[in-house]
Amino acid sequence: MWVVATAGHVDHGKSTLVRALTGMEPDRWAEERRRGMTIDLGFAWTTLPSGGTVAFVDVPGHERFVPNMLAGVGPAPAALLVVAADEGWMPQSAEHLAALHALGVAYGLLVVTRADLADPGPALAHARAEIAATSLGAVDAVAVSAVTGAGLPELRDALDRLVARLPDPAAGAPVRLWVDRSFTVRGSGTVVTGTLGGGRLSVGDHLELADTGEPVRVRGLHCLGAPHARVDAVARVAVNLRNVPRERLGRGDALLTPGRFRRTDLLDVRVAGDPAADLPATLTLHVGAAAVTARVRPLGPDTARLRLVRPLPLLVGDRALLRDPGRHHVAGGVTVLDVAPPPLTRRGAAAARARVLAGLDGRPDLAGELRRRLLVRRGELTRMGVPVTTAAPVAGDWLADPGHWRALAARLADETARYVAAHPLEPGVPVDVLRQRLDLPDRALVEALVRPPLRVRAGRVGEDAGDALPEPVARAVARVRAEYGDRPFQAPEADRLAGLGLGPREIGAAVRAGELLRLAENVVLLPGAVDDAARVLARLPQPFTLSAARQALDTTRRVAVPLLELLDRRGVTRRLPDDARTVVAPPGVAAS
Ligand SMILES: Nc1nc2c(ncn2[C@@H]2O[C@H](COP(=O)(O)OP(=O)(O)OP(=O)(O)O)[C@@H](O)[C@H]2O)c(=O)[nH]1
Ligand SMILES: [Mg+2]
Repeated sequence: MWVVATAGHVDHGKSTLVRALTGMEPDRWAEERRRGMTIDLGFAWTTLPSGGTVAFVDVPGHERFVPNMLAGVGPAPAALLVVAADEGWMPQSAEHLAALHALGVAYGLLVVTRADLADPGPALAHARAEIAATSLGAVDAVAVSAVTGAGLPELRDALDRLVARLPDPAAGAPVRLWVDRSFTVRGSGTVVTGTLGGGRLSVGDHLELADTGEPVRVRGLHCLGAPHARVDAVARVAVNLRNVPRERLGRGDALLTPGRFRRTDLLDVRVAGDPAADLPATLTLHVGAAAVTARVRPLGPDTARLRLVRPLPLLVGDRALLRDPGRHHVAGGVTVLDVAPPPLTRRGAAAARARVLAGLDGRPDLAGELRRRLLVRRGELTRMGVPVTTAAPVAGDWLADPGHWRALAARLADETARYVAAHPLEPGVPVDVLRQRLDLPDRALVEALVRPPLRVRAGRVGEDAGDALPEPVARAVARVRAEYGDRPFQAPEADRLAGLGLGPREIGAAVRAGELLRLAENVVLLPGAVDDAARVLARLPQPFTLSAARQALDTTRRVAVPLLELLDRRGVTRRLPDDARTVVAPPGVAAS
């Protein structure tokens, strides 16, 4: 199916033409028929000579209803420009054409209607010249009379030629169905309609409402008045939603593939048309079927930042238009350059941003996004409309600009060296400290930046040889070994430890390095002492008392008490109710 929107001045015969082509009534409202004027969008379809189907979105021409017109043409890829032979080019002919041009609509057809009332030649020539200067370019033109039927066969052929040129829709694209109507069907509940420009909808699909993020489920689908289990773009489609009150959504909302869009109320755009500096501070942004008030901040000669009163699910490259509703003036066509732009707080930030925007064209550019954002989640980029095709994640789903990543790795090495120099007794830098110093959003990034000889161990980044003790501590431990090697259960007294320069931090380092064993505060032994003690105690008559153990080990209560408690904890000894102990595990188990 193809979708074509009408366009043209009020009363120039758009609806009459659609009726003549389709046999269907596009003016749905009694009021429209009474006044002989289209107020809101109408929908009708027909089969072309080639066998293809074309659906029309019939728009109102009256100047008061231009916003409705824009909701109809916003999502439609092609337009049928209607000009009456007897009236010629009129204000809304121009305004509608300006809107199509602003949106970048590239496919169209000129129809000069009411050819029975006047010579179509002058209107045709004038309209053709106007259209040629726009995104539509040189278009086919047909003169018709809905009254006599003259020209209708030629128009059908021209429509076939038009749709044959339309680009194929993006079949695998996520769904963003801009809602142009919502209503209630008795027995079914809420139904919304729209032009599906890309992707596919199926009954049972989970979608989300753009305005609220609320999850919804497709209960039924209609296309061209008939139920379907599945509808592929391009199509006019009616979606019946499960359990969604009608008030929850309306024109300008959208149904989205979950997780594939980000809603934004801040975007940077290129404006074609009036110079950015001349734009009023407040305009209406029309995109898809939505119309949202936007505050405009010019940045460069043709770039601006828009702040929307309501967030929209926009993608890089989206086309939109800015309109001044008071002046009936299409101020400019908009190409979305950035849907997640940086804040402009620092002095000179706006000028710098203008320079960046000058180099953007709205075509998604992965390498450029990485260069500007340095570090970004893959899903975040996809949701901006930047497909991630080539870059491999550096960690998890994080993508990085290669130059930035190399610089971070170098900074990590520097920060680690600095920290280790300042904290020689710690076994490296805690990962979280590095995360903060490098201002990284995720610990996984820190770990991914670690290169040999650095490594991550127990939540810290340090050198592989990070277990080696600093020189003074190693020397002190060697003295302990020399002095106490032959009396392994005699712990150095506190003042001896102090004399050796072994304070709590040095002892901690030696313990982590496996060079000392800490039994209690300021009670340290050489690491082999536990196994040796187990062997000595196993030779005692069982059970044995604390005093017997103390004598056998040739030590004091200061060492014997915590040493026996350690052996208890390790399951080498067991304490009996009378405070005596027995050795329950063979010596050597204590080593494990
Ligand atoms: N004689 C003659 N009258 C026509 C022709 N086409 C439309 N008309 C008449 O022109 C008037 C306006 O036609 P519509 O089809 O309502 O025009 P429209 O462009 O849809 O108008 P809006 O939707 O309000 O913008 C009606 O009275 C039609 O009968 C034609 O080819 N010949
Ligand atoms: Mg009409």
